[in-house]
Amino acid sequence: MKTQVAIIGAGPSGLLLGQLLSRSGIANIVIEQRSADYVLGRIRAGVLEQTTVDLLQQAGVAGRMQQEGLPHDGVELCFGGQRHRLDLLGLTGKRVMVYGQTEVTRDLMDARSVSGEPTVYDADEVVVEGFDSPQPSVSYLQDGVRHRVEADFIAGCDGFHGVCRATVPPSAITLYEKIYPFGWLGVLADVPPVSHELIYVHHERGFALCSQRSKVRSRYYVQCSLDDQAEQWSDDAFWAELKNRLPPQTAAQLITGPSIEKSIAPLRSFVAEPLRFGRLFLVGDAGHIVPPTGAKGLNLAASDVAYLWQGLRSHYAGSDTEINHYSGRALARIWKTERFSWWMTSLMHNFPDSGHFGQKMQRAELDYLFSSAAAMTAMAENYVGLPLV
Ligand code: RFL
Ligand code: PHB
Repeated sequence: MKTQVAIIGAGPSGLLLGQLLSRSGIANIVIEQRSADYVLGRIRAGVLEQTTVDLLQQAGVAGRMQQEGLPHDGVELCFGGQRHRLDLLGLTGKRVMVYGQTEVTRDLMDARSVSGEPTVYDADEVVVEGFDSPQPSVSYLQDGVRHRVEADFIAGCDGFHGVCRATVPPSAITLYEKIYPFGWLGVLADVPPVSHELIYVHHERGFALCSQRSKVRSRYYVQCSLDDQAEQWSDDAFWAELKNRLPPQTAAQLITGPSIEKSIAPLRSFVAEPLRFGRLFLVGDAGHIVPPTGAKGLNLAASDVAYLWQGLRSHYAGSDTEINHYSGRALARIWKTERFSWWMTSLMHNFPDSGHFGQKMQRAELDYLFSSAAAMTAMAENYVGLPLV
């Protein structure tokens, strides 16, 4: 088979790129190693920046999000037992949209089946070849038969553990990484959120986050040890720990219920440079990871997709200027967002070896933040998302 763009991975990066290319008349295939149900079963991000919302609109998949998504004008930080509100709309003129990654993925899958472009699920042993030549190809095993796709370009949208980045010769790529000494234990439950906006909590027992998926579905997190196993945490133990980290009045308002998902995510900052190798591009988590404090992972994936879509459209219209700038443009935004995610993670968590001095510095920074319009504006403009330039 021959196509214009072979997309590896049916996460949000791959499906969004495929949808935008299809609408621009550029033929593509999506090749995914898992089943569609497995992809939809992963509970991940929940907060969309305005630029991501705009891109979903351009992709023609914003209808349900506009109906069911929850626009948020502010976000809270809690420390010293007090809640402090950051007025995102007042400080920046922008809001964020609470709409889960699962729903974004479902909308994109539905649109793809309407567009009729091919998608291969359950593809085993995916191999990408020849991206340094004019004719790259992808092959995969399905039902014991190896299939081969020739393409003009390969988009590596296959996440942190994917095959695309791993295929690049080590001498051609530089990796930057920071691993944090804790994880996030997350619980999804069909209970109304404790507050109508998100609350990020800095507490001596560790960080906590009160988030949500809808007016009847909540997502909560507590900082946990990397040695913890999700199965060892009973629902009761989770709710008790969360309540411990909230101010008493907020804890009293918390409605608990049985978890419908419980998992532990490690926290990592990671960037690969560059993001282009001949006719192979790395997009989203394949090229970078941020710790989830600040909710930037999915949004960065979307901005990579926007840059690559613009580059590919221009290429097929006769100009390679934009595609030649893909890696540089994407990385400029990625590094600024890495900085914000690292900063917010450093500010809000308990670090085992920070000592009393480190704790005082965190507290002084939080106090300063809410005493300074300039500092609040700087945080708000990063939280709502930096512009696509
Ligand atoms: P994804 O979503 O990982 O999708 C990659 C897809 O590629 C497939 N794949 C392959 N396909 C074919 N051949 C191979 N060899 C393949 N190897 C892998 C995978 O099965 C998968 O379907 O990457 P993408 O599309 O770049 O999207 C990125 C976002 O998913 C990610 O940035 C965020 O979800 C990060 N993230 C979070 N971000 C937030 O903003 N807020 C959060 O609360 C949040 N929670 C999370 C997260 C990421 C997590 N991971 C990766 C462990 C929680 C978790 C647990
Ligand atoms: C979520 O709802 O899963 C979520 C929200 C905000 C974050 C991270 C995760 O910063």
